[in-house]
Amino acid sequence: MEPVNPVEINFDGIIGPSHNYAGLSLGNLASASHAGDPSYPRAAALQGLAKMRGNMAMGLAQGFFVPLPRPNLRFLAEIAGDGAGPVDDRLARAIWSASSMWTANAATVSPAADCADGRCHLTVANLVTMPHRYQEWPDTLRQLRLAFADTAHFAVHDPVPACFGDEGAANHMRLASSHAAPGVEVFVYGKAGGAFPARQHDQASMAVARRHALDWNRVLMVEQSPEAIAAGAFHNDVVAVSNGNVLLAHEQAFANREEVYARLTAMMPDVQIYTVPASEVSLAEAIRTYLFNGQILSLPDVSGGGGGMALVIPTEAWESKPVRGWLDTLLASNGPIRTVVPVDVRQSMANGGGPACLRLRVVADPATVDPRFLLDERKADAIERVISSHWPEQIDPAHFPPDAALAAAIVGARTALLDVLELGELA
Ligand code: SUG
Repeated sequence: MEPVNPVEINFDGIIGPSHNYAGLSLGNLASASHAGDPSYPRAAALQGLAKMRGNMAMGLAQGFFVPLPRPNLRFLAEIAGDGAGPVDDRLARAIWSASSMWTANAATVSPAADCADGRCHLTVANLVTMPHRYQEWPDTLRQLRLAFADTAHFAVHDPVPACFGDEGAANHMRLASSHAAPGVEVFVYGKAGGAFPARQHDQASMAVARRHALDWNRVLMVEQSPEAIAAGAFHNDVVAVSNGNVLLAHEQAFANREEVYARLTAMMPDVQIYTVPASEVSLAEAIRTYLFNGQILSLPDVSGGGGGMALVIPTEAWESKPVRGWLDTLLASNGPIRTVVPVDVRQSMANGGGPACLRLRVVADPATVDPRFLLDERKADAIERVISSHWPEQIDPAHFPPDAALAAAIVGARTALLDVLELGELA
């Protein structure tokens, strides 16, 4: 069944009240270097909300997911049983993690136009590589099943088997002449053996492509370059991003760049590939600034001259001299990307999550989505009020995991949000 009016809806994770810097992600240099810093959950969540408002102001559809329950008592019971034995300090911190904010890791999404049954397919990511992230999928799945309950238009799948690590849309790119047209789906996996974990297993990507019943002539399996993983690109979306027929990639993003480009061009002759040379922006600078963790957004065509695209990047990238130099060249080329929009998501960035990590792209008719997960200005105001009044202003690492008072505040903040959004099912 064809959706009536499919558009890209970005579902951002509302940054949770337990947002903190516990240094839990090996291979994520920002998480490691900010371990033990004080965090500012209220500022973090307001930064995320401001990004959502900015994208809505450009005329784009915006959705959100709510933070998952923390502390995660289900996960704690699984690892600690009746609670008699000692629990490792990192696991004690993990059960408070706000990492579900990075919804690019929630699921892999194939729009209806790519899937044999004409429905949009979503497979929740198992995130097995990191314990604090592995705990996410059961609650994420509950939320996906609620938001996309319309089975005439959506199929929501369980995770792929846990022997194959799957990190969701962060390792998946889609290129298509328009959101509604059939696309080429690119799955990027890593090979184990380097100093840092390769989080995406090729068999996980293959399983997702099979379940979504994609057309194999339009599927590309691509190996991420080991040097990118070694340099701190724990997900492909740290070194490459796509939208429409545009691919932006760092020169060192893929193991076999020339072959990848040739195969992609054969599948999609009008693809426009922009490669950022290491001589202009080093891999280290790309990873530090998260240039590629931008959102490339197709803007509505209000003037009839074509809407063009905007590139939403973190301020860290905008403030980098080499990155700015490359962006100036990009804009001067008069290509599809016509404007660059810097956004301040510094609280998330300090844990390795840029603008693109904070969103899951779903191409669908908004009328087929549970409206409780769709944002408008009024709802954004209501969410902002809850964040301002309930989210802790600061979490001091010396008091983490939280004492009883902070724990109660974190639990109460989420409850207040669910109340306002009428999402009591997720309590
Ligand atoms: O999985 N950081 C996340 C960042 C995820 C970014 N997502 C994408 N690139 N799509 C991660 O490494 C840090 C949490 C901590 O250290 O407490 C963390 O989980």
